[in-house]
This record gives sequence, C-alpha cells and structure tokens, in this order.
Amino acid sequence: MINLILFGPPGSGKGTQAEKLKAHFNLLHISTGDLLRAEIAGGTQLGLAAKQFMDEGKLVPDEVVIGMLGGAVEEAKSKGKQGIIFDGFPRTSAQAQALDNMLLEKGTSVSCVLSLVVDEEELTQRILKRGLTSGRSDDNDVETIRKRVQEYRTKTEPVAGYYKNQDLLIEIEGVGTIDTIFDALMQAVNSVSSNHSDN
Ligand code: B4P
Repeated sequence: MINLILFGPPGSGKGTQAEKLKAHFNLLHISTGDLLRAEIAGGTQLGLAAKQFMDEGKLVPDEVVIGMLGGAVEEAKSKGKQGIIFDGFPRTSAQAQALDNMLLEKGTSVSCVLSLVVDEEELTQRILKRGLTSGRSDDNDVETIRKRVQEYRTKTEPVAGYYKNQDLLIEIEGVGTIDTIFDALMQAVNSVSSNHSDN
C-alpha cells in the first residue's frame, strides 16, 4: 500500500491537494475535518461534542478522532484502492502513535509525510477568503483562525519531528499555483513509492 500523510497548518492546502492526489494514485481519502463536519451535519452526539472544540479553533480530543479511523485499511482494500491519504491526521503525537499501531496491525506503514510550508499571513488570507463561501464557522473570525494556527504550532508541529526521526518527512513549498504544488507532491510520492512495497 501507499499510505500518505498530508501535513501542514490550517489552510495550507491539504484538502485541496488531497483531492488531486487521491485521484492520481487511486487512494482512499480520509479527512478527519470532513468526517467531523459530517458528524456535525448529521446531528450525532460525536458531532455535538466536536462542534464546541472546532468553533473555538481547538483540536477535537484524540480519542474522538482516533475512534473514527478504525476501519480505514479494510475500507481501502475492499474498495480496491492502492492505499490511503490521511488529510489533517495525525495532528498530535498520540494520534501519530495510534496511526502507526493501527497500520502495523494490518501489516502496512506510513510511506511518507508531505508537509506543506505556508507562511502565516497567507494562511489567514486563504481561510478568510474560504470563509466567504464555506459556511464554516471556524473560517470567519480572525481570532478563531489565530487560535487554530496556535494549536497547530503547539500540538501539531512537533509531530513533524516524530516523522523526521523516521526519515519520512518531505517538505514541499505550499505557496504557488495549485498545479505547481501538485507536481512537486507527485514527484515526491513517485520517488518514495518506487522503493517502497508492502501489501
Ligand atoms: P480541517 O478540515 O483539516 O481544515 P484546514 O486545516 O483548515 O484545511 P486545509 O489545510 O485542508 O486547507 P484547504 O485545502 O481547504 O480542520 C478543521 C478543524 O477540524 C480543526 O481546526 C480541528 O478543530 C478539527 N480537526 C480536524 N482533524 C483533526 C484531528 N486529527 N484532531 C483534532 N481535531 C481535528 O485550503 C484552504 C483554502 O486555501 C481553500 O479555500 C483553498 O481553495 C485555498 N488554497 C489551497 N491551495 C491554494 C494555493 N496554492 N493558492 C491559493 N489558495 C489556495
């Protein structure tokens, strides 16, 4: 399997690039943000609990997010996918550890971590622009966006070190046209998948 992690701050383009990568490499796309928003839209208990955190720009508790991903590998295999693209997950060290354990149990592993590098001013502008049409309550307010970036710096950025130590981290310039960034991501994945194989 090819198992990719798209890593980067809020608004760095993870969701945008995941859509393109999943189509190109035939991957199951798992976006924890989308899964959480679907729970909110469905009015489930999990969604109600998650909404409070998301509206404040905070991360949703680890056990809630990890609990949603149990069947990912089976789902990818049953749908005939080449692997999985994780978009917005893991966001904490505990999530990274849980993902490693989950993949190991299924005889597979993380192939590489693609980290999109974008400066803070650009992130804020992108998210505010998306807020004009997304209907997402966490996209409209500069204070909430600032909180999301702060959560990223304190809780998520350290996860990059976890993968760097395993020689899995690849940094990609995340400012430029969507196609240029996609080309750089494709090249990175191709270089990894040519010397990576498991079932
Ligand atoms: P997410 O849904 O993951 O949202 P995101 O980080 O804001 O977006 P992304 O980086 O995917 O940006 P996008 O491509 O859309 O998370 C939302 C919330 O859910 C979190 O704050 C948290 O509360 C919760 N959550 C999710 N996962 C969690 C987890 N694992 N643990 C705990 N909590 C979790 O791009 C943004 C905008 O930029 C778009 O409008 C796009 O069109 C534009 N754009 C993209 N690429 C561009 C480019 N190259 N140039 C110009 N604009 C570009």
